[in-house]
Amino acid sequence: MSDSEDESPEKQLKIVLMGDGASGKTSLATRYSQEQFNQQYGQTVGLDFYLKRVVLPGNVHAALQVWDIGGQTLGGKMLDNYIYGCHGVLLVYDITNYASFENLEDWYNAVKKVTSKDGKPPHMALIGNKIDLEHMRTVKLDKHQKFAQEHGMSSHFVSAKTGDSVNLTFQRIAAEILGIKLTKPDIDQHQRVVKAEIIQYKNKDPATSPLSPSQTRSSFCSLQ
Ligand code: G3D
Ligand code: MG
Repeated sequence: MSDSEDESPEKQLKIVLMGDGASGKTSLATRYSQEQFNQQYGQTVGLDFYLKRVVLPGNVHAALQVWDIGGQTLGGKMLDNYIYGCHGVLLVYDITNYASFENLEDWYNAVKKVTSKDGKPPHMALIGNKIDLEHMRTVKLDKHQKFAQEHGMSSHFVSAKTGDSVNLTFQRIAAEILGIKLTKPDIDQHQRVVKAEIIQYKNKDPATSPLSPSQTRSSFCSLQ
């Protein structure tokens, strides 16, 4: 088997996204997995997850199953099934919506209720989403940090909308679960790449004349 990359078996990690409706869970999952939606599984069992393969330092290959709880609410019938056997839980709130932060205590307790029964507790991460709306922030930084500390969680800020810190956050959580240390270059590599779309209008007034695809050219520039 000289053509293979000599990989150790892929590790499967179940990661569950929880938090109030509209905090951005689905946006986060789709942003991270780039639409690799596992429909087949969803149709069969009625549970959905997104799949993302990553490689961690030491050539450790992992497949992250990112479970989106969809419309499940606290006390919902299926909630325990979502949580069961997970390796990581992301408690997601919207930094512009204080109630979504306050309710995390209840989400946290729902997780504890299920996971305190089985062996190793999952890694828990506090995710402040929508940092593109920093100017509308209602949850102060110290509140976020205090919550993370008191509950033994790692602390993260992301924007599912712009993609800011999304990859890095999942990479850090996967590394944490697998007991792998990320070095500074690893972290830098996963920092966000800003993509700015440049549209070139060719001597046409876009307000009065809609452009056909051949007349519109877009390209990406990456800022690191
Ligand atoms: P949920 O799955 O937790 O219920 P969604 O949340 O992913 O459906 O997102 C709820 C709304 O928040 C959506 O807006 C979505 O576009 C928006 N949203 C999610 N993440 C971000 C973010 O990082 N920044 C901003 N500005 N908005 C975000 P709509 O208007 O479609 O309901
Ligand atoms: Mg959703």
